[in-house]
Amino acid sequence: MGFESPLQVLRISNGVMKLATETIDGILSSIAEIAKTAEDDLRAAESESDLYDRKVKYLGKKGSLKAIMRNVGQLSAEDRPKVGQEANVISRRLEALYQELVDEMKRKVTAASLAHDQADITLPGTGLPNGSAHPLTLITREVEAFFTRLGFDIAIGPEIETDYYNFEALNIPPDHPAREMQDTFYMEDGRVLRTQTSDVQIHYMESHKPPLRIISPGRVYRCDADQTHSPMFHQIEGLLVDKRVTFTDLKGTLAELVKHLFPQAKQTRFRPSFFPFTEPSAEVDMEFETPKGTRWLEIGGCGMVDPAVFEKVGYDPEEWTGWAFGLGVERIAMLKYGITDIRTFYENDVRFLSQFAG
Ligand code: FA5
Repeated sequence: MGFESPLQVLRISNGVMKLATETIDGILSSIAEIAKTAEDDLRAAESESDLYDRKVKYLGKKGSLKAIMRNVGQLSAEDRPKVGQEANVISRRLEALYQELVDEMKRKVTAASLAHDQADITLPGTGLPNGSAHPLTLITREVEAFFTRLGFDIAIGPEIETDYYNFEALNIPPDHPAREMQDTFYMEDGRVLRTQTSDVQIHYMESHKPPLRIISPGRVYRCDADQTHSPMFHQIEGLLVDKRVTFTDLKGTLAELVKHLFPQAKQTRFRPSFFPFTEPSAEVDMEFETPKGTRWLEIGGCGMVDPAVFEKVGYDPEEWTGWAFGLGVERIAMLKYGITDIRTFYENDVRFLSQFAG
């Protein structure tokens, strides 16, 4: 059957929208009229933003198509879907047309800019400057290469360490005066920022059987700051455990390393010293030229592994002997590159760093 239900719609007449009461046929013809007007209107747009504004006029929340849809509830149940379907078809068609026109406008803009900004492929390239490894990385790599050629493995340890691995297992009990020499940063839970890479000796020996040879590069921390001391710095630990190892092996190996790193080195000196975890112990000093004459600088500590340390890790000190050393990477880099202030390494000034490129 069907009857014509009236509906208030926006009618466009001479480009002006007016509210009018309509029947279903009138409404469908209004929708068709909106579609035709909208299509022409969209095609006449001159820019993307203009096109968008025009689309909103028909499809936006306050657009003419939406206005019809808002009042569709007043129609009979039979007529409602007819209007809804028609409005959806038109709305999809206008959306598709809008997208097509946007794409076309974009293509035109790109084509115009390509025609205008032609690249001159005959011009020489500008090139990017090469980056460079940090000087501390360069030294670490060089020391690693030297020792891995001698059959050493590389081992890594934690920077936050228990008191046991940083001190106690290295024969430094809580009241030992050697703790004074390594002023320490403590965590709230009693752990420490390790003061030396020697902690790796213990970790490694606990989990490996002798014979062994390792080096261990890493960051260490101490409350220490002046031109040649930093609160965070880098060390490279060395440990060799085997049968009948002598101090002469240790001296020969480190002297070779110095010759490798500093072909023009004047002299290396082994100065008697003390570390609780080596006996006997020595400091390794290097002599180098300065504008004010020659100077000695300590680059590390070394010695024969103390039998008390072997006992802590369950090695038989009657059967096994060994040597260990700990080198300061910053000190070696300062000597090698003539740097007088240790803080230069951490400022990351590109003018400084770019000198190490290549
Ligand atoms: C030690 O740390 C021992 N663990 C070394 C060692 C290992 C001895 C194995 C025996 C066997 P020492 O505190 O001297 O030793 O430090 C070693 C090197 O680290 C120093 O020679 C120096 O080159 C460097 N160093 C020490 N403190 C600083 C600092 N605050 N800033 C920069 N470099 C430092």
